[in-house]
Amino acid sequence: MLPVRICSNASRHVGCKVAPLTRRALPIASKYPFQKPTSCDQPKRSLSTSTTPPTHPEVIFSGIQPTGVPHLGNYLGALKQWVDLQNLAPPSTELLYCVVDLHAITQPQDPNDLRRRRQDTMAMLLAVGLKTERCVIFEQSRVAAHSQLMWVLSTLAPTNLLARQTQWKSKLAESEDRSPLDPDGSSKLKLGLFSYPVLQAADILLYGTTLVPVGEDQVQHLELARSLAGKFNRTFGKILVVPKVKLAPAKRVMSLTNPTSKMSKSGAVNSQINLDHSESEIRLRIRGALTDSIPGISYDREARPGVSNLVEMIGNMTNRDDFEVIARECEGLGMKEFKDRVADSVVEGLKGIKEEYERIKGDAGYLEEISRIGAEKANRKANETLGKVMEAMGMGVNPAPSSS
Ligand code: AQP
Repeated sequence: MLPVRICSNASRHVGCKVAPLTRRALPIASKYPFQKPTSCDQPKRSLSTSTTPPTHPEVIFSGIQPTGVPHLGNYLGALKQWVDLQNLAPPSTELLYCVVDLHAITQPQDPNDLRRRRQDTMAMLLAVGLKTERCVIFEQSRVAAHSQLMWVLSTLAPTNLLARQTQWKSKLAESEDRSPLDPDGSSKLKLGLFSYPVLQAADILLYGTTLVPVGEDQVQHLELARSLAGKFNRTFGKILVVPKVKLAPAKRVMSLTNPTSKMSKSGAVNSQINLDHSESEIRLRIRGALTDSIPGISYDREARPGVSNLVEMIGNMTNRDDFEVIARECEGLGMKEFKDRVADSVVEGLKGIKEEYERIKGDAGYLEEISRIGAEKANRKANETLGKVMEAMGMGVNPAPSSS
């Protein structure tokens, strides 16, 4: 596949006022054709991790949990890349983006909150610039095949491998209800959380996915998906496609208040920048980011996690990965001026998203229609794979008996 150039200006839409379902937002590039030309001149990135051209069209799948308003980590680690892929992939590439609500319920959820957050997450996917005419955007719980394939895969998934997943281990470590009767602190941790990566494998494998764009925190889960696909194929015949990981350029955006942990929806107040924050809120939070007392600005993730996280933010918002160079460009700035520069790039990079989100999110009828159409398309493809899997295992509808 030819190398492709990333231009963040072309990656999103900003608000326009036409009727639901027919509205078409203007790409930022066409609204501001001469702005930020340098961001298009940044290093070239390739769509595929492989240098050999794929023999089959790519299928790209990724998901986001409706557990709160997406933050800058979700944006740089996932959503921005989803939009870039949408804008750069050849027409033969299929793109599926999913609101993974079945994953969200691995933590307790209030039903009314979950209903609203699913809708809000759909709105955010549209607000960042995903287009329903190019991508299948849908909610996981509307496609029953995800749970069905998960069950099948869970019969192949070794529990010792699941117990080694970092995300499970960190939830185990966090668990609050340790008591002498529960030394592992595991009683609040449920089977669904333990088997979360198996459901994730089912999400991916149902669609013949070749490429999964995610942040670094998901790489271990994807290894499991690859291994389950391989195991299934070796046992029952080659039906499942073994996917590749497409790591986002922003591998891990760190918390503003604790820069050695990743920015997370469930993190402390002031630790995230959410995509619906106002410019003043963004500036305030970046000004309050934890840094250090070492003079000057430099890039060293180990020694200066806070400053380096902010340097990376400038880079990732402007499609640059020469973080040392960025730090040198900021060398002479005081910490306050440096943070203002970081805030400028974040505010500029997120421009238009909040307004578009506010405009779409209240339109329940429109969002329901988008979800319904997305689920219809996803069901078609997912059921095809599930049918083949069931048949190969000797289940489901029996093939017609041969006449001989
Ligand atoms: N800090 C991050 N840096 C880079 N990428 C990130 N992602 C999440 N946090 C960062 C990527 O965002 C995508 C969707 O994530 P998710 O919402 O499904 O789940 P998550 O990783 O559990 O997100 P949070 O914010 O950390 O939620 P909580 O607090 O509920 O656990 C994924 O591709 C992920 O890599």
